[in-house]
Amino acid sequence: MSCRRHNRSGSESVASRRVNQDLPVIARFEVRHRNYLAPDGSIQRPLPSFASDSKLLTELYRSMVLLRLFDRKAVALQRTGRLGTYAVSLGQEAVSVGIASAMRKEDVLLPSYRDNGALLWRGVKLEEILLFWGGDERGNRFSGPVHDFPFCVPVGSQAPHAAGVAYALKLRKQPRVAVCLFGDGATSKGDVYEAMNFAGVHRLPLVFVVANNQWAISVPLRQQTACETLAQKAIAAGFIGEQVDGGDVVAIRAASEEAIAAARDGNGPRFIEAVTYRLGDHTTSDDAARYRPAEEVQAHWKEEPIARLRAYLVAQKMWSKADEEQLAAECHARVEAAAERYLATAPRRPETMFDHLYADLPAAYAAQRRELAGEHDA
Ligand SMILES: Cc1ncc(C[n+]2csc(CCOP(=O)(O)OP(=O)(O)O)c2C)c(N)n1
Ligand SMILES: [Mg+2]
Repeated sequence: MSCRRHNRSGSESVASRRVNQDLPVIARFEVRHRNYLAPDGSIQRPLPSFASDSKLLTELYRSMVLLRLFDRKAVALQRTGRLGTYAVSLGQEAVSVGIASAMRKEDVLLPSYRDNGALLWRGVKLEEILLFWGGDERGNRFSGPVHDFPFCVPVGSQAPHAAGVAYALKLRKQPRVAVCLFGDGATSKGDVYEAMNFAGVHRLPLVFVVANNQWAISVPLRQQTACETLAQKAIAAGFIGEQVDGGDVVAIRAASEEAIAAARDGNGPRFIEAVTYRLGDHTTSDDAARYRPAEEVQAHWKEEPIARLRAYLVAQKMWSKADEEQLAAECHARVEAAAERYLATAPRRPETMFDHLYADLPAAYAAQRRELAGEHDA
């Protein structure tokens, strides 16, 4: 099989370590790996039923292409001093797009800073994303569902929030699910373990998704965990963890559908490890060439999700060269128009930075606010 299962290469598996064979085994666990489309777009195993829905598959494809083009524009804006730090999704577009496509509007998304694909699928506008990364909090008052959470920049802190959200959904007996996205680095944070443990104990309607892109800035996965998979971390919290080929949007969508449906039906949380690769720099403030070899990056280009889905769609006659050209033109026009709207948005006055932190602004801050407002008027 040509798909890349993720077992940490060179590491000794826990099962193979020396154990006392005389002792009885009291529990066994397993972690499954899901993959339908090989990197060349060929079919690995019978596809889930939604894969015959050409409208859905082309919609997933369109969203990933739009995201990639949008990322390119955002980086160009940053490089020319018109945007702040920005994190691209290059190589891992299938993860956030695939999971969001399996959510209902009433479900609650708790994204990290690299999940623009999910936000876009849920109705957030391109210019709202640019506003946020341009330093304007109005970008967080976005056109997606109002109950969705804003970008979470502190690593892993969205996980306890997600547990709280899911607890509330359960308490209110609402058939809704919280979906919490984070990276492999976040799995080293206590926040994530605490949230998973709490979710397991209370059987919360919560799906955790880790985009395991192999790197947390310059820290490689092998320094992040001694585990063979990240999916198995769910086992210690008492629920199912599954590993999915993160370059295969069909697999992400299928795993998400199952996990979200199970959570909605009262079967408690699930954990999905999407094995992917960060083809770009960590953010625009990073130069990944300083800590990882070009050959490693090059090898992972063969597995990226957009070419993979395109190969499948073309083979199934669901997509043509003309479709591709039309999509490229459409995406270009959308991204350029959004950038223009963003650049035409008048910045907020600097003193507004004080406006949404406190119901009653403490005196010290009130004085600073007045000072700043005065300076601004002067
Ligand atoms: C609590 C916290 N510690 C450190 C940082 C600095 N930081 C930003 S991103 C990052 C790496 C996160 O890696 P990972 O969770 O794998 O997500 P990825 O960026 O790869 O998507 C770090 C350490 C932070 N934002 N928050
Ligand atoms: Mg990472």
